[in-house]
Amino acid sequence: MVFPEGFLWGAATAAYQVEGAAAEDGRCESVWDVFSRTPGRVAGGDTGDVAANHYHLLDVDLALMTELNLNAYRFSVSWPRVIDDDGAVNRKGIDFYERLVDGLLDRDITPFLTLYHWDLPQRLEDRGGWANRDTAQHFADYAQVVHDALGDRVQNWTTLNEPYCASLLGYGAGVHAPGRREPRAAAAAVHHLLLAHGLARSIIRSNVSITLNLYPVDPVNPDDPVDVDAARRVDGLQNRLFLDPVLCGRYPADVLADLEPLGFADHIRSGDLALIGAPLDSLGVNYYTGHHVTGQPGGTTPEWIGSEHAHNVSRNLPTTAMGWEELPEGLFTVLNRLHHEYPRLPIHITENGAAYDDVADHRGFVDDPARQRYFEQHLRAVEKAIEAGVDVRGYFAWSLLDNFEWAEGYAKRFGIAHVDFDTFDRTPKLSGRWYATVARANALPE
Ligand code: GCO
Repeated sequence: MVFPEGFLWGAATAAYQVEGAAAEDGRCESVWDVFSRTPGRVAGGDTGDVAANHYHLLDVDLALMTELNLNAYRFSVSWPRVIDDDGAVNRKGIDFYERLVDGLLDRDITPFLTLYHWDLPQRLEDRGGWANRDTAQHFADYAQVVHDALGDRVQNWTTLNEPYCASLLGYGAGVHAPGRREPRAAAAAVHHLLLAHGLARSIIRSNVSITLNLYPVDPVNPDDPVDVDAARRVDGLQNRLFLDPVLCGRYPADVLADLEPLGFADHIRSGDLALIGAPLDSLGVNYYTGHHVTGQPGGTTPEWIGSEHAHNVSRNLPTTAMGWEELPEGLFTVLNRLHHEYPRLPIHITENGAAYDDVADHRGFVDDPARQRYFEQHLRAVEKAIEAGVDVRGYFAWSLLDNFEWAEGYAKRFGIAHVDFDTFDRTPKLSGRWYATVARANALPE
């Protein structure tokens, strides 16, 4: 099959994971600066201070995108780079994103701009962060600034990346910044992030999207009501808690009941859901793996706030270096579900990819057939979804570059181009070269 005409072949990054230049040109601190500098939070004590040095190597990275035949690039804007600690616009920060966007447009690469990929200004965290409703309004003000600067050139706006992680992992499990383990604050953060999305949507108005990390969730034993209920709860927290308000303007009743002990509903004010559920122009889907859950004792306990009694059980599938099971058909399951259970929107796969234990040769080249296979199998699932009628418009490999993988630091490499973290040389991996041929052909190999 040839992919639809105009299909977007992209790669994605996020500001804190690639930019570096953490204290340059007036950039302020974010929660990730503080978190990563706190001993014991990030593997190896790694921080994003230098990251992949993308801030200084912008032209090199633009050339790399062209070399890889990309016709789209997804990046995020760093909030603490463009708004200073007094709440004023930092012109130098805006300049960087103008150079990036202009460079993309010069090369016929479509920019996909994400406003929030987790780097909340620390000054706002000091006032309660996402547990404080005021943060949503601060986000809207920031969205206005970025839209004023780039709205004439950027046609694809994503408000938030994975609000699940920003709320439940950051404020509940504490494994992401700001590292709080406060289930009630996590519940508040969910609603305030979604409110921030709604407020920003009403400012940007057209070409607006949100990116959600979605998973198929299967009970280990579909005949065991305990497992079925565990799967319902996990699906509720990971998928429906975000999909339903954004696409249908309401929270799922069963999840509201699950979160009742955390006071979730206390944060919802009249008018919020109308804002949050206002129509979008497309939906971004990040896909990595699926969940296979039991409510019976055993398995491993993930950090599922509100679903403490659900455990993940291995299916004995091949796993990536993250320990995530490879489940390519799960991407079809997710897309097919969106098509049948939700109002239909154009969809972009805004992230999909894998970390493996790469070994680079003396030229920096990585021979990574496993990653190539991962992409191919997942792209076959996308192809199948398109054939089934799902309106998928583009695919973004995660990631353009090896980068700062959050709590895992630099130890986990997701790039389609290898980064030497001593010289900052970029070298397309085997999987990157393969991806470039697919992008050029707009088709998978026979
Ligand atoms: C994600 C993040 C990425 C991660 C990737 C691999 O949105 O979770 O967008 O920043 O690096 O998912 O874990």
